[in-house]
Amino acid sequence: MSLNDTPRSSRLHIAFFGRRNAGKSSIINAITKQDIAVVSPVKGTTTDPVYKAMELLPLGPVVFIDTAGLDDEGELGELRKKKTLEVLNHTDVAMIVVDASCGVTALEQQLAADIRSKGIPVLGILNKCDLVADLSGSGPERQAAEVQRAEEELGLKVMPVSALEERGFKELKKALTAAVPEEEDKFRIVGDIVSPGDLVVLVTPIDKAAPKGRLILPQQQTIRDILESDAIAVVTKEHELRETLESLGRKPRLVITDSQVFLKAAADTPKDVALTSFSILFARNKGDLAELVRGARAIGRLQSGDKVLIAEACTHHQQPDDIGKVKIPRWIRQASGKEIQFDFANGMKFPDNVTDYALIVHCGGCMLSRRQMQWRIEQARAAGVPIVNYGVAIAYVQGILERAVAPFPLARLAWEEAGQQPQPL
Ligand SMILES: Nc1nc2c(ncn2[C@@H]2O[C@H](COP(=O)(O)OP(=O)(O)O)[C@@H](O)[C@H]2O)c(=O)[nH]1
Ligand SMILES: [Mg+2]
Repeated sequence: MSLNDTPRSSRLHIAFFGRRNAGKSSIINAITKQDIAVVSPVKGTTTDPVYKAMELLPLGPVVFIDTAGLDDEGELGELRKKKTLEVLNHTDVAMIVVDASCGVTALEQQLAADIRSKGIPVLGILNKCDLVADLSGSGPERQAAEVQRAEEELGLKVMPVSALEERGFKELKKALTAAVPEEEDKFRIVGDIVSPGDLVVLVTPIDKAAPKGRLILPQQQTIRDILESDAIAVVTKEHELRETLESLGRKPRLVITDSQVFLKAAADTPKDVALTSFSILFARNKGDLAELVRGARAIGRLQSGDKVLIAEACTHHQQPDDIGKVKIPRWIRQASGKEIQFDFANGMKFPDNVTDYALIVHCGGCMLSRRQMQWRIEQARAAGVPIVNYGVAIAYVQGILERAVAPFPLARLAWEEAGQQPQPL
């Protein structure tokens, strides 16, 4: 098992926060020492969070995130604090570490409130309980009282541990497992709409942009999800789609196409066969397809001089006719008939302030976790800026969005409600 076997975006991200010297690093070390398979310690500088990927039973692949102390002062301290809090944007479960010899302060209380308001599951850890026991002379009762007090002050479940003596970790892992949101497995890529024995046809162009010797991650993940449903995946290039469909002998449940050949796939797929795109599947898997469908309407409402942000999560090598840099701007200019100004954001950085934009067009987000993508959608929504993704935007400007979202009831409803808006082209 290497880190590459599971894309980092599908690992559960567990982040540790707290004051300097509360014992965050010691706790992560104590957990990783017990669970032998530490896959990849990724070191950062002192300002940067440190990521450790490992297998944690019974949770499976996780990433532990060790952060800098939140009580840091001065200019550098502010930078550390900012970087630490940014970790929350891709945290699935947060841990607030409290030093038992110091107790809970306003800092931890504020942190607990902030994390809860983001809807992220959070646990308290009371570390250095060995010191508490030493102080009292009557360990267990004193410790129970300290835990109860910390729980009241934080408004959280609090687990007592000693990283030094490696005590309390079995219980901590149990509490962590219980805190993991179940919804993480609920969001299948396509498995929830296919039944055992269903045929699903995937259309994957093999062109210059395709990587050598393999399929791209969204295609691999979709095939895997179809197989997990005991359904049958049939993979073809766009040129052989018609022949593939004719030779199947029965109607497929769904045809899934790369959005760049959507028009050809739509022409070759009979009207009574459901057709969608990988981008739309991932829009639904990663974020909020209905919100993105609503966002597509904004393309038709753009005015000359409007600013549009194109955000791409991965920093791939740019093709001459790059989808984000060249094609999407061209299509949006054509569809809106307006002179639009485009800005570009690449990689894991998403602008803090998006209020200046009339629209955000985001990539499919295959490199982002569901939480990261939802956070970006939420930031757009909070700023009152419509957001759409590549697949949804392309389907819209090509006039095929209605067909591409038809297999998904919520998105279909959003489309219908978005309503009488005439489609360009
Ligand atoms: N007595 C005691 N000391 C601990 C415990 N955990 C950590 N420490 C000590 O506290 C100091 C800070 O620990 P560290 O893990 O670096 O804290 P961090 O800054 O939150 O990452 C170190 O000197 C540790 O040895 C514990 O459970 N008991
Ligand atoms: Mg540390």
